[in-house]
Amino acid sequence: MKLIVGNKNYSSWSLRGWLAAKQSGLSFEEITVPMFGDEWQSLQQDDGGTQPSSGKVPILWDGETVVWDSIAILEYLADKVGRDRFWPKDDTARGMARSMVAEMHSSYQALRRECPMNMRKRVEGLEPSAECRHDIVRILGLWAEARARFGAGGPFLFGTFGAADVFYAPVVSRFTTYQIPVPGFAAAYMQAVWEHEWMQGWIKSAEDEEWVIEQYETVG
Ligand SMILES: N[C@@H](CCC(=O)N[C@@H](CS)C(=O)NCC(=O)O)C(=O)O
Repeated sequence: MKLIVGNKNYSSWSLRGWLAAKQSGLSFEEITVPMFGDEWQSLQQDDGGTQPSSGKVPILWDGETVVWDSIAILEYLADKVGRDRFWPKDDTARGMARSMVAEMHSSYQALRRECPMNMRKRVEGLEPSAECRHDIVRILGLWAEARARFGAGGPFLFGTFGAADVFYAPVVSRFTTYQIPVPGFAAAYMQAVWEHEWMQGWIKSAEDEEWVIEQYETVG
């Protein structure tokens, strides 16, 4: 398998696809294509001519099969290796985890717009809009409920690292970059995600990247 990702510093959807690939336990070749550079154009055309790939990252190739979109990649990999590697076994917990992942995938536009992922950066004194504050409060509420009801087995949302953590890892990065004040339980969760060995590997690569995308640097 090969996984095409964008800049590790900026590409939040790539981080999700990459963590999903790691969580699968399968081996994969990782190809980083810097967003909006020369290779980016050819990536957008290189869909094998058969698939309506979106031209966005991440993209997973498994032999002839192409899977684009982070949530499809996670589910494709869960189909291959077994659902339990990604999702809680308990129906009630799994229902919530699936809802949280779907909500992350479809929502929080204000947070995404005002706080784009930028792992290397730290921003002082951000004043989020009311919409962005609403997104932050909603996420903290979901984290609190997952941790309180289902988190007893470990430091992650549903105890052990899983799909929900894969999807909220870029939010951990955003809250860190923009220094969003969070309650203690959330700080502990964020620390657990930040210190996870896969996350540390991604952060190190992001720090080593030299590409700078100005439009993401001027926010905040
Ligand atoms: N819904 C898609 C979103 C993918 C996406 O927007 N990726 C961004 C990078 S984080 C991208 O490729 N942006 C370039 C563009 O919009 O042309 C997913 O979940 O994978």
